[in-house]
Amino acid sequence: MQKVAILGFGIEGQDAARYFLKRGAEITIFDKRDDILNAEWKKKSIKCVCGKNYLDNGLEGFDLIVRSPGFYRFHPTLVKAEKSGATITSTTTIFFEECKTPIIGVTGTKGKGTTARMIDLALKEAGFKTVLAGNIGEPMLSRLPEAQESDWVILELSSFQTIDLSRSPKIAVVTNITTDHMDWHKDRKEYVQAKEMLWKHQERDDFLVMNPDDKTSRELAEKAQSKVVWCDYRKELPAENLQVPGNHNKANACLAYKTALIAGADGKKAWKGIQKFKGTEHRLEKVAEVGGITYINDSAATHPESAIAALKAFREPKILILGGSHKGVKFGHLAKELAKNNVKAVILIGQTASEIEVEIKKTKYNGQIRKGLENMSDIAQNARKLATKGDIILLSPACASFGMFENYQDRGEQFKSAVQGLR
Ligand code: UMA
Repeated sequence: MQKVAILGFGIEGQDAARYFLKRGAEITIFDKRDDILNAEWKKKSIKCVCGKNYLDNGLEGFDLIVRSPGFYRFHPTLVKAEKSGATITSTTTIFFEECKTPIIGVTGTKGKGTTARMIDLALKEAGFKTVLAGNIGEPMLSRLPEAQESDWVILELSSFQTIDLSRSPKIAVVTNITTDHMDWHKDRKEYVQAKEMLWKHQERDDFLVMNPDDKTSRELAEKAQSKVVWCDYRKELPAENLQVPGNHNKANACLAYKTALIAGADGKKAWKGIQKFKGTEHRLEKVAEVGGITYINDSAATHPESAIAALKAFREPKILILGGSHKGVKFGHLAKELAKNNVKAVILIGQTASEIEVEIKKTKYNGQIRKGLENMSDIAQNARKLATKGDIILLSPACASFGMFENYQDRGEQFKSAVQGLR
């Protein structure tokens, strides 16, 4: 009987467990959380090594180890098990091995979820049967039967998922590559190399769809073996009538449009599909307009580049709510953008507040800076006091949310209910 270890029992770990249970494997779950199995899982025949000492006895004795994305690929315990003969895999790797339908893999530091959704809408509108899964929160293996019956599979993939891919998609789409997740990756080089794995195994008749505005993409494209397709939204968008704001969304739409054309879609239909994209919750989401002040929830902006894109998406004067928990990225560039993008006040929150303040004070920004607010209701009330008619109150924190909030969704929900409370 095949002995399978599953590292991490979140979305992908459970997906893997269902897959290997059907195949009669002997399964052991490893997770740093205690009491990871609910009543339903406890009924199944799986072992569990859980709690903070979960790796103390190593990972020896397994044929296959299925790594969840959050588990660091080069964790010493995992590397040791690999050296003693275990095969390391993931649900993404298994999906690539098993799926016979051509795959469109979408990665990038920012915009990959939006672009993947736009591609899905474009292809559906053009009459193709599609499956959309991956980092967007949709496990892949449970969609495998449906995927095998479809025309195209669209996967949003993070660097945690691409880092050890052994196959590449027919079409690889890259939105942009800056820097992220420095609390997981060893350094930027490892992060970029992880992204590059998406197209590393492509062949000459495969496609690599990229944004020419992105410097790292331009550098990486030179080494690609597949056909590189550049998408310049200033020249190649069929129209500008998108429902989501900002040039970054035009760039995403352009990538989606050209990808759909490569996949065989009719251009008019593809664009009609892309136009249907209304945005994603917590991403430049309009919450309310009260007394001429507009409230925007961009809680999914967990990176400075996303916050910069948010600043550029609106010309109006802005009250910006910024800060959160650390993940090893720098704020100098973002601080410089405040002065250039009509920000009249900044409310700094969370662990990174002081660090961001230091960076802002090095720039020409001469608006107000508020600090020390500890809950969303106070934050929203203060923002309201700083705003006048015609302003935008923008929650675009540029940081992860941990510490003050459960996750970025919780932060966004709390912001939305605080805004409702202002009425
Ligand atoms: N765990 C450990 N040890 C570790 C790491 C995690 O025991 O070192 C355990 C945790 O206690 C938890 C489980 O593993 O019980 C969580 O696994 P996970 O962190 O890999 O998360 P999943 O629930 O499997 O969700 C993953 C992606 N999560 C991450 O990449 C961190 C989801 O992306 C993705 O939607 C899902 O698979 C389906 O593919 C989330 C994300 O934050 C949204 N992605 C990052 C991003 O978009 O920036 C990369």
